[in-house]
Amino acid sequence: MDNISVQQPQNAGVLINPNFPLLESGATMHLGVKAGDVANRILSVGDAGRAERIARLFDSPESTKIVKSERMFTTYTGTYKGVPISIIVTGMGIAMMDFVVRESTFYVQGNVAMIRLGTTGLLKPSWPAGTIVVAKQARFVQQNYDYCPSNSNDEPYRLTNPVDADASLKDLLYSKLSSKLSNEKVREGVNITTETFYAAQGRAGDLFEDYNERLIQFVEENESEASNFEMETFKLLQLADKSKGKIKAAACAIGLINRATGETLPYQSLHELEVVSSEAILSTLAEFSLDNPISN
Ligand code: R1P
Repeated sequence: MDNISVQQPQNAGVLINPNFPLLESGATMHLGVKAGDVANRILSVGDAGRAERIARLFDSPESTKIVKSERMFTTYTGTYKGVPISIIVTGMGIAMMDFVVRESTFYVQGNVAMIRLGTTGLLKPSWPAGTIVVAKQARFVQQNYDYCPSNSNDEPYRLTNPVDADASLKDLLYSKLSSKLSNEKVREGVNITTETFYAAQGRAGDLFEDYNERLIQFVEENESEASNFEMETFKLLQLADKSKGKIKAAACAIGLINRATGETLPYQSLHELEVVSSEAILSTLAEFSLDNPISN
């Protein structure tokens, strides 16, 4: 992107307010965003390349405002069909999503719609790589670090109860994705967000004792609609649920691998799908009504 306005990382400066640290400039400590830097409609994506590819869909990519932070977050703000939208490079895991949700919305006045576009490991054997899964709910898998193998009542992993996506935002997202892509490419399911990529997604290896041989079976026995593994959606939906009505959230993810069959999606196909699905996601964000009053 040429001729774009890039705000470079700021020096740490003085931190004020221990409960919500801000730099002396007023920028949030990790995302580095100030009042006016983030729109009410936000698309959170995992990696930098994806964000850049999607930002090219803005009405005037050359006038995109970019804020880069010293903590690897980047925020692109522009308009899509005339509506202001921010795309945020979120990185991986629930700790990063926690920074994104709290700091990106800190200065935003009024309600917020936030959608995540990730990649994912599909759990349903009949869903081919490239399937896009819209989360109707998410649950979180965490390792039980106190697990005692000699205690037959103990489980090495724990699965939380589900949290719901915002039903209106999720339904609009599902219908936009289905009309952009062929219907069988888009599915709805229960997202399984995991604490880690290796142990908590049941990946085998000899170097560490992860007690995860039965992990996928454990998840599927406890959640018949478990559809895919990834690492951020639960935190987005959980914080939105606790945002006192301010944040409406939904999420979708492109199946990069099918964990049951081993089928993988070539990166070129992933990049094409990212762009096509982003047209649907940006339309969803642009058209979603944020007029509802904030309720407590
Ligand atoms: C792991 O490779 C990462 O890919 C998935 C997981 O959630 C995790 O963040 O999503 P992203 O491609 O959006 O990062």
